[in-house]
Parts: sequence; structure tokens; C-alpha cells
Amino acid sequence: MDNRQLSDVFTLIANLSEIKGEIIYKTLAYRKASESLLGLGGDINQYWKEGRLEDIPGVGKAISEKIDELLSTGKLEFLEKLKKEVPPSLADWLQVPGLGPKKIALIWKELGLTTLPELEKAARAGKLRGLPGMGEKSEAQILAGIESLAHRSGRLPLGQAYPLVQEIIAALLKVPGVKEASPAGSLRRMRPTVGDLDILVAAQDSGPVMQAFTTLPGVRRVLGHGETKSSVEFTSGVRAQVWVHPPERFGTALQYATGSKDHNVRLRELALTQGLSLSEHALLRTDGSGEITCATEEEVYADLGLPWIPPELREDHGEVQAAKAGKLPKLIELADIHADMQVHSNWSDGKLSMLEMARAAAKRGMRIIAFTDHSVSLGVANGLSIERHTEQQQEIEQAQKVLGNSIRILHATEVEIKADGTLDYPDEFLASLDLVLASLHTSLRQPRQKVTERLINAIRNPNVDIIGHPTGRIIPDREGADLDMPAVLAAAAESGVALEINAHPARLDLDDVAARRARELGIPISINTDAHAEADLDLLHFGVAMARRAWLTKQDVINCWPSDKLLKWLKQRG
Ligand code: DGT
Ligand code: CA
Ligand code: ZN
Repeated sequence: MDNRQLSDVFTLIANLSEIKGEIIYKTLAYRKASESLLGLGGDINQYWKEGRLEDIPGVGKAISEKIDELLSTGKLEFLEKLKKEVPPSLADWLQVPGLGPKKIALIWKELGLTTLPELEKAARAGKLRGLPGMGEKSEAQILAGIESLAHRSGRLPLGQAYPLVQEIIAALLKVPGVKEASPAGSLRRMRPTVGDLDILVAAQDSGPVMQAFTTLPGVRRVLGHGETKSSVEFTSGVRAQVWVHPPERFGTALQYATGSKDHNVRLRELALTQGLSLSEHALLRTDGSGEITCATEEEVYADLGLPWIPPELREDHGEVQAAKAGKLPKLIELADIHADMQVHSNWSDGKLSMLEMARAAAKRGMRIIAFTDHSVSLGVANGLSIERHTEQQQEIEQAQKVLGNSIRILHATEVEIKADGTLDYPDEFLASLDLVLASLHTSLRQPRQKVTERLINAIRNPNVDIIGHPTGRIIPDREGADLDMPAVLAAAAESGVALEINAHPARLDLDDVAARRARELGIPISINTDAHAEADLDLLHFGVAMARRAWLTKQDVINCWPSDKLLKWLKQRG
């Protein structure tokens, strides 16, 4: 079993437990394990062989025993028993927008339905509206939800796609005659999910590349095998395609294969106004006087009178017009970031001590690190009481002495925004901390108005400095809270609070659209790793990519500010 399959097992356990009515902390623990497995840098089998399962965030004794049983026997007694209590097909119902575990349990127990088609049939026949707490409106909602499912595609999260593409590229670069290989398509544009993997290779002779590509380990089917393009499907169901072009034409080919389609259409229109026809092979002069070949993308854009446009902007969201007018933003880069304002230590559910984590962050160029361990009500994550905070403060002082000036530790918290909108600690205590990051983790399915008011309540608290992963979405399985985003952004602009772009590839929250709007409203943005282990610190580039997709510059992101400016800003906020 691989990381993805194990992750799926724990999601299934969480889903079935939730329908069974198991207490929330248990189901959250399974979800956390599932997420961690999905975001894990290395192969789970390696951790298992080395006896390091419990090094993984969210994996304690109980979960590691389950992983051990699954990897040794391919089965899990606990899950087999659970499946007898709760029909596993009910887990599919959780994908239906507007249908939660309580309603699912009700429908299943009252009407004896277990599959999605049965549910759809019953809803169409008006059999749901008679159930306690349900009416015609909720029945129609469920039906609309089922219909929306049919239109959803199986897209792959960027966090999984990215390392896969790196592996494929590494393999193709070893093929004799290959000069260059680059990601293309939506992955190069760093969309949070991708439909398939696109790769571009520069080589005179495509034969050996296609041969290597179609026989990569894990290829289940070859969907196409041509001279310039081949595509395959891996056993995981992931599809990949590779284009091969000669090095002197690599620029036009890479530009074409990177897309987006809409960006390419816009560019071709511009080319035509200049008497040029742009294709993946070259720029052809429409007066018949020959073609211009481009070895690099810079040449393609330059030949059209444009500066090179970063791939993250190529969505036809105004970037071609901005480039023409010389108004492209100077996008933020990974090296601009010197502070990480959401990191967890072993004081809550992180794996390392604050000293170890601070050293790891310093090694990666951070000069400020805020420990935002979880607050008291998040028992599943070992949330801190106020008393334990006093002890944590002492450890921070010790660690700071050891670290000297290499990196500054901030005593912070990731405080729960509770279901009623209040925060998990009293205001006097919050005011005593260096930094307060407030987040939603529970009751995300509250109605729009309620969950929006709840978040705005936290935004308006003058002690809150940053709102962590504002919508609470988990990619690809859980949509975020149904927030009234314009209202949230208006409140944030008024209060001066910063909104987070959480860099973890399972979150990437805020998304690019909301973050771009936030920038227009002058709302400060904070990009943080939310690291629970050292390897998580290396995920920061995903957050930076989302910020680039949102047209952000280093001025817009508080983590890039000089340390004095950042500390002063925190102090002023109280
Ligand atoms: P995805 O895979 O759904 O996440 O999205 P993309 O953007 O990777 O799209 P994909 O895989 O269908 O195609 C890869 C690239 O090929 C795309 O970014 C641009 C180029 N391309 C595909 N179809 C067309 C087209 O009809 N016209 C133009 N100009 N380019 C296309
Ligand atoms: Ca693609
Ligand atoms: Zn945590």
C-alpha cells in the first residue's frame, strides 16, 4: 500500500465513524492522520521499515498500530468491523454538498437506504421531506447536491502532482540526447489541483524519450504513443503526457503546453495583429516570409513585444494587457520570506521541540518564527491550557538564549474560533501573547450567515493578528466553510487583521481569487507553513505560488517585511 491508499483508509474510517456518531475528536484524529499521510514527503513504507511511523504528525500509538497492521496484512480488523456496523457506501454521501453525517444517519436508519442511486431515487420521489427536521427545501438541496457531483472531475492535488512530475522529469533527463525537461500545463501554473501532468522535453530525437516515458514504473496503460506527444495512465489513475520538441523550438512548445488555453488564445490574437501566427512549433509570418523559431519562452514573448509573463499569471486574468502596458507586478519570491507565523511544536501536536523547529527554520532563512500551538478546546491536538502557556514561555526564554540572534521566537497561539464565535481564551490572556492567529477547525458546515458572523467576530477582536486558513478547506475532499467572502474581506480591511495563505498543499487557503481581492482592498497577507514537522517547512513554496497566482508582491506579505516593521506592526495591534 502507498501513502495515498493508506490516507484513503483513514478518511474512510473517519467518514464511517462520523456517520456512526462517534465523538468528534476521534474522527478528527483519523482525518488528521489521513491528511498527514497524503502530505508526507517520503514513502510510508520507508517510515514503517525504519520504525519511524510515530515521527509523522498526527500519528500516535493507536494510528501507528493500524498502519502497521495494514502494511503487514493488507487489511484492518477495526475497519472490517466498522464496515459491518455502517455500510461503507454511505461514505460516498458525504461528497454531496449540503449532506452531513447526522442527516445521512437519519436517512439510512429511517429509510434503509445505503447507496447514492437509492438516495437520488428517494429524493426524486419526495420520500425525504417527511423525515424529522427535513422538508421540501432540504430535499431539493440534496438533489441539487447529487447533480453537482456528476460534474465534478477527479483532479489531483498539486501537493501530490508536484513530486510526481519531479520524479518523471528526473527519469527523462537521464535519457541520452535530452537537453532539457520542464513541467508544463496547470502544474507549471501551480493551480491547487491539476487534471493531468504535462511535461515538455527538448531533444532532437523523440524516440528514446517516448520509449522511456511509456515504460516508466507504475504505467498501467499507454493511451497514446506518437512522435511529438505520448500519454500514459499510472496504476494510481493519474494521467501524464509528454511533448518532445527540438531544443531550437523549445520556447514556443513550452509556451503552448503551459497554457492556459485562454492565455494562449489571447496571445495568438495579439500575434495576428502583428502579422504573426503563433503555434507550438514557431511564429509564422503571415505574409509568407518564413518562420521565427524560439529556443526560449523569453524570445516568444519578446517577439510579440512583451516581457516574459510568469506561468502563475497565465490565466487570462488581465496579464497580457498588463504586460503590454508594462504593468506586470514584481511577484513575490520564496527568498523574500523571512518569517513563519504558524508553526506547531511538541507543546501541542507538532513533532519537534521549539528549539529544534526554530533551528530548522533558521537553516531555511527564517529570522522570526511564531509557535502557534493549538488552544485548549482542541483536545485532539493536545491544546494548551493557560497554565501550560506559562511553562511554554519559560522554555521559549531558554531556547532564545541558546539561539541568540539567529532567529527570534514569538510566543503565539492558534486560538480556536468556537462554534458560537467566541475565542478559546479570554481577551486579557490573548493580549499578553506576541501574536494571535485565530482559526476555524470545527462546525465548518454551519449556514453561511452563521459561519460568516463567527469569523467576522474573530476578525474584529483587536487581539487577533492573523486569521489562519480562513475557509478551512481541505484539498481535494472538503470544501471550505460557506463564507460570504466579500463580507469577510470588508471586515478584514476595516480591522487591519492579516489573512493567511496557508502553504500546506492540502489547504492553500485563502485561494488565489480571494487573496487577489484582499490585496486590492489593502489587506495584509501572511504566508505560513503550518508546519508540524521539519519537512513541512519545505512546503512554503506552495504558499508563495498561490500568492504569485494572486498577483502579490513582497510589499503585500507581512512575512517579507523587515523584522522591525513586522514586530512593530504586531505590537501596535495589541
Ligand atoms: P488541467 O490538466 O485540466 O489541469 O489543465 P491544463 O491547463 O494543464 O490543460 P490540458 O492538460 O488540457 O492541456 C495542457 C496545455 O495544452 C494547456 O495548458 C494549453 C495547451 N492546450 C490544450 N488545448 C489547447 C487548445 O485547444 N488551444 C491552445 N491554444 N492550447 C491548448
Ligand atoms: Ca494538464
Ligand atoms: Zn496542529
